Amino acid sequence: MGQMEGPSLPDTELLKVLRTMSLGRAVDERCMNLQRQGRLGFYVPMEGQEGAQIGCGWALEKGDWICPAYREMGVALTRGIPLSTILDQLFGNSADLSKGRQMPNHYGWRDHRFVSASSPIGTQIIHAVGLAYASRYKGEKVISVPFFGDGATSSTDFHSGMNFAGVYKAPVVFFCQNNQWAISLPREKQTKSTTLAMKANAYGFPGVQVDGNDFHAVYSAVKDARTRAIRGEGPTLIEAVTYRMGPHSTSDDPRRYRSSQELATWKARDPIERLKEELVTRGALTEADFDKMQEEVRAEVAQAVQQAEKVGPPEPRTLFEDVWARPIPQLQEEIQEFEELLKEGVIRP
Ligand SMILES: Cc1ncc(C[n+]2csc(CCOP(=O)(O)OP(=O)(O)O)c2C)c(N)n1
Ligand SMILES: [Mg+2]
Repeated sequence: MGQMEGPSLPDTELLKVLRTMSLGRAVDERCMNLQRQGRLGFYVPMEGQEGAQIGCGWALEKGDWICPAYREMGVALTRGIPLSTILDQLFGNSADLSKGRQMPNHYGWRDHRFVSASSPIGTQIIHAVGLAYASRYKGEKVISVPFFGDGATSSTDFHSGMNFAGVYKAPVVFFCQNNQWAISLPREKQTKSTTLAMKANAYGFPGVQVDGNDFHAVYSAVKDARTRAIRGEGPTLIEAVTYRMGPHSTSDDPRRYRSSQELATWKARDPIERLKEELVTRGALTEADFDKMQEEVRAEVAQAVQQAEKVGPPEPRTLFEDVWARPIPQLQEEIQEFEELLKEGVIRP
């Protein structure tokens, strides 16, 4: 586990970190409820992984490439993606940049170098390695970071990506959030390796295991790995040991495969509580300040949700946009048929 000598950042900045972590938690809680109420189609929570995600995101620079899986909302917040933009995508409303065509949580923002989320396990790993190799070829001083889980370390793309990055010293920080579960498959059944970090040995570069619920440990490990990559010393694999406190997604019921005792053990290691306690102990924050912070972030989320729900769905005709530069005859026919169905009221605008 990463050893820390002291706080990695000044308290003023750590308060911002705590706020971002709290905001992420508030988004998660609200979106889970919205889905249960039938107001959101689907949601993937990251509850419990705030230390790992915000720790990593905080250590990156603006030009670095982020290649997420589907659970990286916390990283998106560190990139300064507005809450409204995230919610527009979750609701798939007419303000959504992906025009309501993507599954919730599968966002991507070109301007922020936050690549479209990958649901097929591991595919983002090879994308990230390619981006890193290309960036260096172009002389850009940036790195790329694939985000993936313990389960993804068994994918073919993990091994291909690690091997290529090792051979070509591509500037990549492989960021694995070992949250103990790959849906219902526990970490012990995923691999016989003692740690996931040690898998880097086979590819000739360092693998570091850190406490993923300790913001400082994650932040420092990623900073160090980034520096190494930029210096041309090659990639690093970071295993952030953490826990998925919620279900895999809104389509999952974790009570069917794991004990409440296990959950309680990890809840006692809550990354938000941990940073809060540290700041309270140092006198940088009071319990009252923290409660106020929680109220503020919840109000911020409530307001953003209200706004995003008001926007409304995309206009049905937008279905036909972006298919061809100039519509081919078959598409023209489909548009015509669609217009007739609209007229007959079979499809409602
Ligand atoms: C290639 C592929 N196989 C199977 C799945 C089904 N699937 C979705 S998520 C998941 C588990 C992934 O676990 P992990 O990598 O630990 O990430 P986590 O969900 O815990 O963040 C699986 C098997 C998939 N999406 N893609
Ligand atoms: Mg996992």
